[in-house]
Amino acid sequence: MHNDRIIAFVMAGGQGARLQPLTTGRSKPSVPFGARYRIVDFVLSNLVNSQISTIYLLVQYKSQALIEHVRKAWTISPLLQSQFVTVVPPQMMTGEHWFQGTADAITQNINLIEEHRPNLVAVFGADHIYRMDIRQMVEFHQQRKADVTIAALPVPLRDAQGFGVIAADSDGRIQAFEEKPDHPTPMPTDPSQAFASMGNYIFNADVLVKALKEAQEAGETDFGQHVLPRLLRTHRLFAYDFATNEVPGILPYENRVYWRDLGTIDAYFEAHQDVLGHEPVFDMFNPDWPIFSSSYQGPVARILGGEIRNSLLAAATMIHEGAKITNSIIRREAVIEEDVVLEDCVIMDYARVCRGARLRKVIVDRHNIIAAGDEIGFDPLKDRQRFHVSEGGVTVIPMGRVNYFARDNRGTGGRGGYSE
Ligand code: ADQ
Repeated sequence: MHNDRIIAFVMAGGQGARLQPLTTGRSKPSVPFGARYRIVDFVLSNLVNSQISTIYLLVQYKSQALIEHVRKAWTISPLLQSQFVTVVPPQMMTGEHWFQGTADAITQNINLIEEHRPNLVAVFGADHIYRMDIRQMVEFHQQRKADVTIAALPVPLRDAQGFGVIAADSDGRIQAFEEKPDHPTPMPTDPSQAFASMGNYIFNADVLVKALKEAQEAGETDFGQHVLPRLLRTHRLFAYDFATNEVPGILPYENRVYWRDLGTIDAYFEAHQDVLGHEPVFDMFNPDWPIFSSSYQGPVARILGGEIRNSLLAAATMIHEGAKITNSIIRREAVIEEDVVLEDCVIMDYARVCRGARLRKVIVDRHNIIAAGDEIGFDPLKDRQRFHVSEGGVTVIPMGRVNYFARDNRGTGGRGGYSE
């Protein structure tokens, strides 16, 4: 690892259509997650903790919120010039079109690879919740003398149509790769699972540059659909099995490998349940592998009363007398008024749930006011008329337009709260 110079491209341009309405006004990587993160923070933290800190973030779709977040939260060092997270917008570098696909997004920025002259290029997605020591994947890549290494793990066969599906030998050498197949091939060792690409790649830089130029000439734009299957014919492609290769001990606080694709509202909701509990499936506490986010400067949570069980409260939240909060996540500056009942909810920043409202399995996006006495999550037919309700019965209240200071009891006033 130490002899190799690595730069990283983080692919953060995805629309996240299946995460609607959370992605109506923002891209999927900038969707809030947990009590204080955005989805993009996980891949960026994994890279920085792995000492890969020359990072270009490629954005496209509705990127304003993401750009703001990166500006506020991801200034690594004003002194070390090679350590940065820089947002790269589409600039039509290769003609009059935006990024046409993941490979095209890198092709349009091939000059950055040529400028830095790295040995290795990491191309990582921005849509997943996980901790990963990428140095272990790089070491695997070097040991196998691979040209390309794809991070992968077993997923249930029924979900595999949404992934790149890999067949590999016992050493990890890839024999077949099929992007989002209609009939995914099961793993020989476990027919109930398929070996799925995590959408994270390590390329030898020269191999990547050549492959992208060839893809461009052939009019091909996507890694999974085009570039990887083509490279497989002529190069050494390996799968790094994240589920079994990731060496415990480097992450002593982790009790298991965790990776979650937040493809749908239900997956997003379930991932929030994973960070709750006495021994969470995914524990946000790991001082050896912190997940970094905004340096928000507001005060701590204020609890005036109520009953709170198995929940996370972010900074500057305010919980009033008589509120009952169970299995829920309350993000910063949200206010939960008197006698509100919340069960299995995610209440995002600057939202206010007014007196006596009852919410069950509800995601309230930022800047909303839930009216006093309102009931949401108890009658799907009624809820469907007002809001989005997922297949799994999660109600989502899209981002509100209320630009108010949540603390202002009159519900009027200027812009909310602290800046990050
Ligand atoms: P998907 O996630 O479905 O599959 P895609 O929509 O191309 O593939 O997104 C990959 C990543 O690139 C995401 O992080 C997305 O935000 C970003 N992205 C998409 N289009 C972009 C563009 N034009 N510019 C910049 N960024 C863009 C991929 C792989 C599968 C693998 C899954 C794992 O193709 O093989 O199994 O990821 O989730």
